[in-house]
Amino acid sequence: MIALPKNFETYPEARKAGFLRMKALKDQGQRVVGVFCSFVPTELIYAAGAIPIGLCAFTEEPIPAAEAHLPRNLCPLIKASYGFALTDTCPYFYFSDFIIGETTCDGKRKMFELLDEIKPTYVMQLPPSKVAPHALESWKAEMVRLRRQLEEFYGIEITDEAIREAIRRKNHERDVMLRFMELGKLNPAALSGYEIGTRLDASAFSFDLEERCNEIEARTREVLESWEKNVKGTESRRPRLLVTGCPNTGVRDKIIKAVEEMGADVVCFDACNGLRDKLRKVDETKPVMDALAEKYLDITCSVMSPNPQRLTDIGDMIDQYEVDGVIEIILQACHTYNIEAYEVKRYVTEQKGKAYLCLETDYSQADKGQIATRLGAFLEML
Ligand code: BJ8
Repeated sequence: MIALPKNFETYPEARKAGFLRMKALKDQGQRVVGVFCSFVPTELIYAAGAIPIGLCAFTEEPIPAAEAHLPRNLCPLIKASYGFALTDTCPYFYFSDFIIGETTCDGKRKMFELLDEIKPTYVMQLPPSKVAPHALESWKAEMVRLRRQLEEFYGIEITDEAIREAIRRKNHERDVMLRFMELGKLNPAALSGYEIGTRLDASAFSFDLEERCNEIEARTREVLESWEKNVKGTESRRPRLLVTGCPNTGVRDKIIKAVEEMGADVVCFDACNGLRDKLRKVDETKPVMDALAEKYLDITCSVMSPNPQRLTDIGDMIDQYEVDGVIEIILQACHTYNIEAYEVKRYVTEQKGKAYLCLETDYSQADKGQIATRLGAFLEML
């Protein structure tokens, strides 16, 4: 694996380091809203003077507690997120004033009913398809409903100007994150995929958009300068991989780190903590609620049916990042990604002529050895 810089903070370390910062902010009266999904328009939360904090859980610790209420055969992300809330062991859940859920997959939408018994959970009704009649109008109505919910909860008025400013700040953040991820286009690779993913996830715990952007921009410049000086013009035989599928934070060590330690470079991610949300920005020229509805209906998650744009995006990434093979990560019992995996495999192998490996897993370490064997065999094919 390409060496990590000194003082590199792992995701659990960054998450833990954020606890005290979050407490200090709460003590100063900071508004905080918990979210679980890329479909939630964080611009509205910022416009309400609040901080959105991602609550998706990525560790197996709270899962046994969650299984007292939820079926065992459920996605680990859902069980772990609920388990943290149930056992009151996630400070970010504790500090959230309320939670915004969404009707994406069946597991999450039903879990939110139970979560509401622990902390008020407001659920956005996401249309199941972008092409369904009235999908855009209905999603815009949900944006308006959320705006009202935030106004009523905090007893404030959210102006169009405040939303426009939040859109501008978030678009800038998307640009900054995209430029960092585009370092993956450099060949030979400039940094590890492990670092790309960890740094993007971990930066969320700074809670300050501008500070977060500055840190990522500084690292982008540093990596680029070092690559120009030390790596440019050299040759590498390491296979270049794209990782796609479910959120990968909870399995990053046993898949992404493992495959890079075996001699490959993960150069890009089609995932919610990767390029997926960053490729298309909110249109700053349109009325704010229309612009938000359009942007947040256009996310290429497998819960959308049909979802052809995801394949097009994967195809573009394969070309632009000079990818040799694709690894798809399926969290156990995630039916939408699991079913869509068939289309992804067909597209990657038949249309793009690239190798494809699908790994279905959960947050436990039980399959670590088996995954390593399959990754090794995959790399031998490349
Ligand atoms: S926009 S990827 S964050 S829904 S919870 S769907 S893994 S069974 S997380 Fe997601 Fe929003 Fe889509 Fe992104 Fe499957 Fe698990 Fe459901 Fe999941």
